[in-house]
Amino acid sequence: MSSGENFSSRIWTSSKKKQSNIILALDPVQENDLSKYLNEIVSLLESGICAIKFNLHVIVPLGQDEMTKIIQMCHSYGIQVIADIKLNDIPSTNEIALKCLVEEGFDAIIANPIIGRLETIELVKKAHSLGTGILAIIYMSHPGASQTYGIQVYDKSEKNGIRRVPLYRLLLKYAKEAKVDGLVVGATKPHIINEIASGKPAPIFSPGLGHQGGSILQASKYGVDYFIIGRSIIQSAEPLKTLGLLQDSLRKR
Ligand code: BMP
Repeated sequence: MSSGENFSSRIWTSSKKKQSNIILALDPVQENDLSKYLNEIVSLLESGICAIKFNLHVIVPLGQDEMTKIIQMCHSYGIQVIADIKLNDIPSTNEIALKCLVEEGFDAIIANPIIGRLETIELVKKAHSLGTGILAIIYMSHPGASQTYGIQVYDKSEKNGIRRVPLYRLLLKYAKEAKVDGLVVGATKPHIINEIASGKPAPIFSPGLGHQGGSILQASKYGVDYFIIGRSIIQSAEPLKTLGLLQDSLRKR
């Protein structure tokens, strides 16, 4: 953790300092020397990103000590670090995972409110007591997401009786009650972003841009606060130049 502020303030400060709302999804594939690769790519791109998101395929092979070193390097550049493990287990297991990631130095963790209303509230309380943020998955970006996040379910928590709602609206309700630090909504679902953005209880973090078909300008227009971008940057021929072009297009919006 890089300061006494909460995650929302820390990432906001980073985005102002870096003049960038871009979060790098750093998902390398089969690097022989993973630490060396991460060091090089972070040093190359740090000036144009406010945060980095790491998935399990970095967190697991790297191990605690190496992960901590990379996180410390990110913090030295004023970058926030997010663990994308889509935490989704029973409370006691979630708490252990949370503590391990906090010990490694992560600033925020992505979790899935499908664990339930009270469980999400409990998780966020615990995370906040440790100075860490929780970003809640509301609607994923891949094609099959509509078969789950979009299905109709019964909301039994309504005072005036049971209501049928799409699952993502129920997850949004849990996320709001739990006071999460961010909502993860796929950029491939602009109408959902548009719906959630009016009266959003927390900033919207959106993946699914570029490679997955989401448009950065449309996402921005509809109310995305932070843009999660991976392959379009790191797999481009000139990652720094690509990042600069993306920043320019966001500044001009
Ligand atoms: P890319 O820009 O290369 O498609 O990367 C997107 C990143 O965001 C990946 O790390 C992926 O795991 C993550 N992600 C996603 O693509 N869609 C979601 O709904 C949620 C995610 O966390």
